[in-house]
Amino acid sequence: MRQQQTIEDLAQLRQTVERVAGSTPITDMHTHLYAPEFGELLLWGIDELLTYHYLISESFRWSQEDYRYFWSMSKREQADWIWQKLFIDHSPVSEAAAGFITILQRLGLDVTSRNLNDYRQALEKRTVNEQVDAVMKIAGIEKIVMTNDPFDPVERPVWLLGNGKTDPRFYAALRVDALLNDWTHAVNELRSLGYDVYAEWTERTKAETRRFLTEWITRMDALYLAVSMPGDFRYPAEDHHSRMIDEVMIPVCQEQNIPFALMIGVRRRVNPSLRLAGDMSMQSDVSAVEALCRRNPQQKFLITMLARENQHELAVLARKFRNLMIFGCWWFLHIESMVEEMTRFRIELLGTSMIPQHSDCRVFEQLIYKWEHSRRIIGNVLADKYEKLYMSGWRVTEEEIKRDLDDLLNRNFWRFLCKA
Ligand code: FIX
Ligand code: ZN
Repeated sequence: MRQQQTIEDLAQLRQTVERVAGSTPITDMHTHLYAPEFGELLLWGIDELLTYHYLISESFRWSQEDYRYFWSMSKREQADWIWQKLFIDHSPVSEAAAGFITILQRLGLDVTSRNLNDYRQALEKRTVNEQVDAVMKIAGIEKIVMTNDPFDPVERPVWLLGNGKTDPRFYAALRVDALLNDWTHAVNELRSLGYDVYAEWTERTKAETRRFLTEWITRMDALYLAVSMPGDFRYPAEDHHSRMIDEVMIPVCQEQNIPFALMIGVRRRVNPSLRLAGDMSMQSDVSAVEALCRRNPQQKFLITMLARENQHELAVLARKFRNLMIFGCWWFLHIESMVEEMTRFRIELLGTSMIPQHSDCRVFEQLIYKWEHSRRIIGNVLADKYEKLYMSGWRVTEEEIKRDLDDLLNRNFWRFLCKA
C-alpha cells in the first residue's frame, strides 16, 4: 500500500511542482566560480557582473567605437559604458541583461532607481564571504563545481599550499584544454612543472602526462576531467586528440574512477578583438560521442554540446549509452526559449535521467538569475508532464515530485559519479 497522499487537485499539482522546483537544493556541476580561498579569482559585485563577456558582446551591437577604446578603460568605466548602452539607451530584454535586473531585485536593491552607484555602494559594504553565503542562500545552491586549471599561475599556488579544498561547498573539476587543444603550450607548462614530456608522442611523454593528471586529480580531489572541444572534433582519428584521449586521459579516468566531461562545439576567437566574448558556436558530429561511448563502455562521459542543431541527436544517443550523461544548456543555449525546448524533448526522450542545467557562472551573483530562470522553466515543463499523467488517471505524491526534482537538480550528477 502507498503511504504518501497523492495530489488530487490539478491546481495544487502545478503549485506544488513550482514550489519544489523553486526550492530544491542544487548541485551546480559546471561553473567558473571559485571558493573564497582562491582570492581574486572569485569574481563578484556590480562591475564584474556588468562586464560579463555575454554583456560585452551585446553592448558592441550598439557601438561604433574601436574595440581598443573599450579595453583601455578601467573595469568601472567599462561597466558604466555597458550600463549606458544596454540598460539606459535600450531596454535590458536579452537573457543576460534581464538577468542582471533579476540579480538586483533579489539582492533587495531598488531596481526603479536605476542608480548604478547606489548598487555599487550597497554591495561594496559586504565582505566576499557574506556575499557568497547570501547568494547561495537566495539561489538555493548547495554545491558548486569549479573549473580548475593547474597551468593557471594564480590558481596553482592555492592548490600547492593545500588551500583548495577548504570550503566543503566547492568541488574541483580538472580542466585539460591545453593538453588536447594546445599541445605546444602544454608541453612547456608540463616541463616547467617538472614533468619530463616532449612534443613528440613518446612512451615517456604519455607516462609523464598520465602522472601529471593523476597527481592533480588527487591533489584537487577532482570530480571529473573536463575539456571544451572545437565543433570539428572527430573521434576516433589519427590525430593528437584521439591519441591523448585513448592513451592518457581515459586510462587515468578509469584508474581514478572519474567521468570525462566534454563540452563540444566551440569555435574560439571568431572575433579576437572581443577577447573572451569573441567565441562562436559550431555544429558538431555527434558520432564522435557515439564512438567514445561504444569503444569505452566502462568509461563515463558527461557531455554537452553548443549547437542547437546537435541537441536532439545527442539526447537520442543518451538512450543508447548508459555511460553517457547529457548535461546543461550551454552558453548561447542558456536562454529561456532554448532551455524550454531542450528540457521538454530531453524529458520526453529520457524521463528524468539527465542533468537539465548547469550555470556556467563566472560572477558569483549570476547564480541568482541563471538558476531562478532555469528552475522556473524546468518546473513548468515537469508540471505539464504530471498534468498529462493526471489526465490519464496517474496520481503523484509530493514526495515523488521532490524525488524527481532532486534527481534532476542534484542527485543524477552524484549518482553518475557513484557518490550518491
Ligand atoms: O569552455 C567553457 O567552459 C565555456 O563555458 C567558457 O569558455 C565560456 O567562455 C563561457 O563562459 C560560457 O558560458
Ligand atoms: Zn564553462
